[in-house]
Amino acid sequence: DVAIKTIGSNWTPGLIKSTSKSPSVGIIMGSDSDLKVMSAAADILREFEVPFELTIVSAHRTPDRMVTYSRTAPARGIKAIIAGAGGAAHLPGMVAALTRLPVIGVPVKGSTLDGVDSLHSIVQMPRGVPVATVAINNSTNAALLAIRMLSVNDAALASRLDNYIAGMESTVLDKAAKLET
Ligand code: RP5
Repeated sequence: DVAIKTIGSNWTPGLIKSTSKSPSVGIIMGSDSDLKVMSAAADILREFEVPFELTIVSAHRTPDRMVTYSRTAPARGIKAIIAGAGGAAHLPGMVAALTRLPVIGVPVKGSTLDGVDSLHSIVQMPRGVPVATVAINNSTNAALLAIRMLSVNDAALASRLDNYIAGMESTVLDKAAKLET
């Protein structure tokens, strides 16, 4: 059996990196090679002050760990799981099969097939087992979707989200105004 534990409040090496003893969001990925894509999700969650854990779970190389991670996530207080994988990207779908928590899949672009292989592997789930799939390499949107889910029951987070959305709007309006002058 695989021991699952969260490690303090610092980014110390361990089985699961966590920004808090009670993380709300789990970020998992099939390989450390996915980290360059998946780190954007961590950046957004940090910006919104959402505690999260982050680790590597591979559907194919560590199947027992995937089962243990998924089964124990609700008891750790995880409310949504962001799962990134490339190629034969079975991790998000298998995690969704193993837990009732919402799973957001991030198709990671590999060295061949432009990430379309990952996208199709993640998005084509059978009826009954949903995975919310974001665009290829767009882990930013995965984090924002998790934040939208959590904000339903968190007024402070909803307010930060409103500010973020208003900030995007004013950025675009500023650019439009510059273009028009
Ligand atoms: C997938 O295979 C991983 O999610 C990664 O995107 C891809 C390649 O993994 P590595 O060979 O780089 O470890 O399972």
